Amino acid sequence: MDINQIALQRIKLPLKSPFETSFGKVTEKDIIIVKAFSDDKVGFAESVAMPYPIYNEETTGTVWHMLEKYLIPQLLDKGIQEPKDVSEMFSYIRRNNMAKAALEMAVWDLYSKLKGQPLSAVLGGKRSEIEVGVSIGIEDSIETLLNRVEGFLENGYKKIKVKIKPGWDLEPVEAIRKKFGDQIPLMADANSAYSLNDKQLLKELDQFNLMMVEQPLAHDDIIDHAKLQAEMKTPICLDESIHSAEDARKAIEINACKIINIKVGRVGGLTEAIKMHDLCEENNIPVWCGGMLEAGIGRAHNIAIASLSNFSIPGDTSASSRYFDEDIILPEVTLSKPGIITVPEQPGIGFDINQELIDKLTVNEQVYKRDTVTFY
Ligand code: OSB
Ligand code: MG
Repeated sequence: MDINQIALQRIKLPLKSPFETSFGKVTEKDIIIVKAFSDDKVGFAESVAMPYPIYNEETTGTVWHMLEKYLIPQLLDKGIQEPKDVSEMFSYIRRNNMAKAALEMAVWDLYSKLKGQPLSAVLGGKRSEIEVGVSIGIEDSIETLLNRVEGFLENGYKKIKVKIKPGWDLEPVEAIRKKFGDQIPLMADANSAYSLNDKQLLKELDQFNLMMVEQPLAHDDIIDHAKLQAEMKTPICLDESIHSAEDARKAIEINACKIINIKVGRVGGLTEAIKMHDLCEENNIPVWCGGMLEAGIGRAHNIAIASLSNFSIPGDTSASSRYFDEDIILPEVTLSKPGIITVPEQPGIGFDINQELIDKLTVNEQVYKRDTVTFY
């Protein structure tokens, strides 16, 4: 592949309403758009790091730093044959997975555009449509929460995920079950808000027939999750603890979870995400595609990876309108049927870029050309 230029644009995109988790609240998406240029095509990706190091250790600022100082110069300097060479090239750099993923995903989009094929097919995806769910933040009251659930059920979303934290756990889950019955596909995500000291409370979740409980314990733990899973009927799904296929292998080996949430940013790119997907498939561990409140470009990448066979549980990739009044892709992501997104058939991520909107929202931009940057 002949990549001769990379460009970054940092944008701030307002969220329709604040999104609150056990670790804090966000009101806008702080995004770095990455563009990878060959002679006549451009690949796009979007960094998913939060503005603060509260989900993981990365931030929008550290992603920019890593891209500018290490990742872009090296990619432009050394060049690659195929997208999988990118993760290989960056493997000696510790962590910074969201920074690595942002660049790697732009290369994958470019690669599929050069081949004239949809990204989903290039990644090995076979599905023409994917089932999707929605993630609901911590709300001001049970009543507001129930109203939100009702609206999303009307859209046909195939999985309702509610955020929980100490003081907002059994009560909201019980209220949802009471109002909407035992059959709606419901799960809870704790974002690491509990410890094994809360075992009794977490075990009480078993009575609500949840699809799973996501990351109840520490962000860097698998041992305690294994202890908890041994005593809980509800399947545990890991998110924050799993950064690589190797992490997944270890978690599966000690029975720390029965399901894994794959976020391409968290695991350092699409190549690693496919590796993790395949490993989970071999071990009968279903996966689903998580989200980081992505704007359209990230959403499009999520749709592509979720077309792989072992993404057998509806993911968090909802329609653009779930979070944004206006999206940075054209058309925006919509449900083609209740709870269903059609996987695009156009080359690459399969959506056009709303460059006009991106330019309007830009707070910082930089272009890096081969032969004018040097790798340290
Ligand atoms: O834990 O899955 C999470 C958003 C930001 C950070 C972490 C998480 C989330 C979500 C939202 O749950 C998923 C989405 O709709 O994109
Ligand atoms: Mg999560």
